[in-house]
Amino acid sequence: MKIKHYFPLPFILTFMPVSAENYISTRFSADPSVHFFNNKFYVYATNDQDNSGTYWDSTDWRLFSSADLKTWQDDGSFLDISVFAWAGKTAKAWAPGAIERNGKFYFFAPVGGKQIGVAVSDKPFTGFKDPLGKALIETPRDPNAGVEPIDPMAFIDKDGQTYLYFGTRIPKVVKLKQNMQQLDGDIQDIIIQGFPEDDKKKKYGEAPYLHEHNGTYYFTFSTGWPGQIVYATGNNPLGPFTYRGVIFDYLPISTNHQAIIEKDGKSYFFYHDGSSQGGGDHKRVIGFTELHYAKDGSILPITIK
Ligand code: FUB
Repeated sequence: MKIKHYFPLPFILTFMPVSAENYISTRFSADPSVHFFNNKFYVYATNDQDNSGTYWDSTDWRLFSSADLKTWQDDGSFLDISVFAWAGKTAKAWAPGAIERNGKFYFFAPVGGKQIGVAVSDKPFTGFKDPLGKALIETPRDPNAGVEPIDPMAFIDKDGQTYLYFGTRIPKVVKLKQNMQQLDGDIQDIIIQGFPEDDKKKKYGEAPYLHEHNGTYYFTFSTGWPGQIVYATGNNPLGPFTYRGVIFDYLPISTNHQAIIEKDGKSYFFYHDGSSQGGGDHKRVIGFTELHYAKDGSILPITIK
């Protein structure tokens, strides 16, 4: 795999080109949730290959893995919507979020646009079961779940507290109990301050993602449809966050969805686009590249060449 970067001056204001060679698979898949579990990178994804081509209506999730970020293995459709008996058999399976806690692997799954389920397994690649028999989050059942509780993303802070992020148009966060299967308190709206007043397109759309770097919490998300991937920072996983800038510009498709992982002192930015042959709004492919910070902690923008 070859990734080409350069840092023109002033590099902070300029986008870094990324070669088109860094896709993890030619198979259509989207909405990466990336993790390092048991000495391997895993990318949990929406299965675009098997959708109708006119909507995101696939009913299972796809998994890819790599030991070295160079060679990727397609681990198949590892989880089907039927694991969630309470979900309709044709409920759409959208952007998932996985996480490991105490040797168990949790998979947060948005189904049908109104519910988020949780499945658990002893292995990151198979055996996921629904421990609850009902949705973990559901609208309108749960106060402040929002109209479309999708795109779950779980983050465990240094003190062991888990936070679950999700939501469309209004970003949401809720603490989870240690068992990862119960909400611990109210669902809260995330406050993002400092959007540029002269740019009404800078707002929260979907794809919430939290990571921590050098003691700062970075909240990244897509601004909408189409959307840019932008970021805001704060000193608490619950926010508030202050808008900082664009990481990844609009794509010629309607969605944009990112994940960021740090490993061995390097940071990686995973995304999807519709650039491969036959690709488009509903047929996306996942790529990644290194992500770099400036000395002041700002994220250097990235672009696809
Ligand atoms: O894949 C279906 C939806 O498209 C996801 O839930 C959104 O994040 C967008 O990428």
